[in-house]
Amino acid sequence: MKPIFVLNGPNLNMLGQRQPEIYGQETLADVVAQLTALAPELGLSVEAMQSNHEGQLVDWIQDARGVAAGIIINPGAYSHTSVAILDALNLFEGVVLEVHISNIHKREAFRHHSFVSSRAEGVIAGFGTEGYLLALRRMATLLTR
Ligand code: DHK
Repeated sequence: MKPIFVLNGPNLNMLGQRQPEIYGQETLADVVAQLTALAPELGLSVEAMQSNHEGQLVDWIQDARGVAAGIIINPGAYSHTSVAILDALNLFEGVVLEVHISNIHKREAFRHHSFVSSRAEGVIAGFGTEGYLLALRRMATLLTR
C-alpha cells in the first residue's frame, strides 16, 4: 500500500505551545507518533510533513501524485486563503481528508470557509488532535472499499 501523506500547514509546528485552550496540549511530534503507531493496525503507513510555507505544501501535494494513496491535510490558515493548495489537491488522484483541530465554525467568520473542503472527501473539525487519528481510520475504510 502506498503511504498516506499527513500534511500540516503554518503554525502547527507550535502545537502544545500555541493557544492550548484551542489547540490542546499535544505537540505535533506527539500526534505524528500516535499516527505512526496506529497506521500498521490499519494496514497503512504515514509520512508526516509540516511547513509554514504555502509553496512547500503545494510541492509536497504535487509529489504525492502517483506516490501516496491519500492525503490528510490540515492547511492551517491557508485553509481559508489558498486557491493554490486547492488547485494542487485537484491534481492529486487519491483520497483527500481535511482536518481542523478546532471547530472552525464556532470561531471567527473568516475561518468558516475552507477552499480545501470542496476537494476533500470528508472534513473533521473540533475533535482536537484526535481528529487526525479519526481521519486515518476513515482513510483506511475508504481505501479498502
Ligand atoms: C489551524 C489553524 O492554524 C487556523 O488558522 C485554522 C486550524 C484552524 C485548526 O483548527 O486546526 O483557522
